[in-house]
Amino acid sequence: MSAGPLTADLFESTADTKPSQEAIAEGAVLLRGFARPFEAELIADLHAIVAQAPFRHMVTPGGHQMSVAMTNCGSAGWVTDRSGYRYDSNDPESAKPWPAMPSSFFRLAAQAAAQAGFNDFAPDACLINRYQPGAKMSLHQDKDELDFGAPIVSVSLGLPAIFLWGGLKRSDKPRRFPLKHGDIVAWGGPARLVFHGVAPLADGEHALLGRQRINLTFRKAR
Ligand code: MD3
Ligand code: FE
Repeated sequence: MSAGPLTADLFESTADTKPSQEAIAEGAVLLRGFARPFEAELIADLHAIVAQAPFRHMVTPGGHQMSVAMTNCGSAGWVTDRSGYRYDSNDPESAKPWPAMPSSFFRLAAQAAAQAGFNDFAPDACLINRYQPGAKMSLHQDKDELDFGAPIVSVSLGLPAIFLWGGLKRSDKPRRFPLKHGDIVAWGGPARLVFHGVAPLADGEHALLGRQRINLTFRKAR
């Protein structure tokens, strides 16, 4: 295996899973392949969530429909409409509570956070983003959460994407990081309020998920 002695001790490697750990900025840790051992369970649990709370294209306060389709699980779900961005206990489409966060989701997020140095991460919200070819997310900050002391953990599944990592000012030129199936990034501390986004998704076919990228974003919202 190509990883150094430290990672060799920390990870169990298999033929198609070569986890590695890299600090991309102060407070931001990239765990390549960390979600691979969970992929079957994650995808099965994802299908059950989407059956209860289907993906939908939400509208921004400015009136633009997002190219990314979204749903949520957990006790709080992120929503946007003409009245603003917020967390809501209920899915506005069904008026019912969002599906509970599956234990596979929670365990993976907590384990990844701990691996990245953020202990006791207990997310109450998981925003699930679906990118089809051409979908993108413009540079933004995540600041609808109550406590910026908690990290955010993001899990990439399916087609690869270019993640844009800016600075603390919108005008800072973003760096580009390819994120692939199974990669996890944990962001906290000085990285928590950095501007970030996703470049338009290139077309392709993923063996497990087809023509899409799914991103699970775990937050402590309340
Ligand atoms: C860096 N999602 O849902 S996840 C989002 O791939 C979002 O779907 C992107 O940005 C996606 O808000 C990127 C990575 C991410 C999430 C939150 C962050 C990076 C972050 C918060 C602070 C800094
Ligand atoms: Fe974000």
